Amino acid sequence: MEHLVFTGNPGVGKSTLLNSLVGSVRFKSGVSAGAGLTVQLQREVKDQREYVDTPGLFDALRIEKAAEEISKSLKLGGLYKVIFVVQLKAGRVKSEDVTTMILILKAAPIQQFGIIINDVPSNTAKKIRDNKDNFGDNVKVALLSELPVKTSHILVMDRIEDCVDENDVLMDPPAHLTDFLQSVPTIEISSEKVEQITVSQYHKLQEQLGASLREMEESETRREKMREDLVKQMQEEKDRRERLEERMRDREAEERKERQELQRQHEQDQAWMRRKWEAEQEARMTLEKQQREQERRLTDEARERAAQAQQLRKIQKQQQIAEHKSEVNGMTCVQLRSELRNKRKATTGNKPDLVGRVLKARGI
Ligand SMILES: Nc1nc2c(ncn2[C@@H]2O[C@H](COP(=O)(O)OP(=O)(O)O)[C@@H](O)[C@H]2O)c(=O)[nH]1
Ligand SMILES: [Mg+2]
Repeated sequence: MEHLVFTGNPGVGKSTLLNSLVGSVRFKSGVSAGAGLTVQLQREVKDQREYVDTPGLFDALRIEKAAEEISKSLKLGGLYKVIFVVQLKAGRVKSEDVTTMILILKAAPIQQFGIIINDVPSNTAKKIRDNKDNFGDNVKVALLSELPVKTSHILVMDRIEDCVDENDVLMDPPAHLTDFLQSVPTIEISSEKVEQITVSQYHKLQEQLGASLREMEESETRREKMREDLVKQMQEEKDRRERLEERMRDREAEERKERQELQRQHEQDQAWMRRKWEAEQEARMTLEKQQREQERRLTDEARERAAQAQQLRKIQKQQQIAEHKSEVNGMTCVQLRSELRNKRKATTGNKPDLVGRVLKARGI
């Protein structure tokens, strides 16, 4: 999940902006003397994005703790949009805001980030936007010239009168704020590359910056020179980014081609498998048909053989009967005749013809 980290000094409006983005008061905001209200890093999730509030670094009472908490927010690791929130004082960039940005940018590999110049009185905001007398450029030069990494993502936010010195104000997120956050590039930060923010030099660095900012404001030629340097640096940065984007586009095109090739091969394999399966199905069906025919043939033959056997048995039986009959007939006639003849011989008188009668009774 992407972390949207708001960082900067106390009282610049980080928590108020975050509340407006998450749509409810989840980050404590308001006025407190000397110390910020946000003491610890606070994380809130909404719509697949983690909103991270950090304590202001230039906190007179808790600078060490604040530095630790900011480091912690950058050590979460993964995808980030890092936003610095700053304010102007009488239309001038504040040296403590620049100091804070320098120290954080030195501690972590933040290659791309956004800056919100918050709570800007409307007439000053108009002057920056219109770049009247190079005012907008001068503000940007003062903000960026000392930073180790530059950015072109800077948003000027008009002062919202209803918020002044109020606690836990919930305002609708201005459309240009959400558009701006959208436009700030997402970067990846690996936690092992994030170091502790060194605050020991804070005041010395701030003093030096204050002097150079004042000098720049006073010297038109120096300002001009810095503006040129900045434009050059920004152009270099833009070129670098464009080259990087081009390389990424090329890589993406290559990957797309590889994916298409893989897809094509996959489809080919699928088609081949389908054809193979169909052929196997067909072969199986043909085999089954042949088996069925064979079985039918065998059954027919068996039935025929059984019929033949039955027929044969019938014939044999008939023959047996016939043979038996003739045997019985032959034997009985002879036996009976000889028996009867013997009986007739043994008896005298004219007796009825018994033999004739028995034979007649037996149907012979
Ligand atoms: N006028 C005005 N006041 C603001 C704005 N944003 C914040 N504030 C007020 O500034 C004070 C500090 O804001 P807060 O969000 O707590 O600052 P943080 O310390 O950076 O988190 C609160 O009283 C806010 O109401 C703004 O855009 N305009
Ligand atoms: Mg806060």
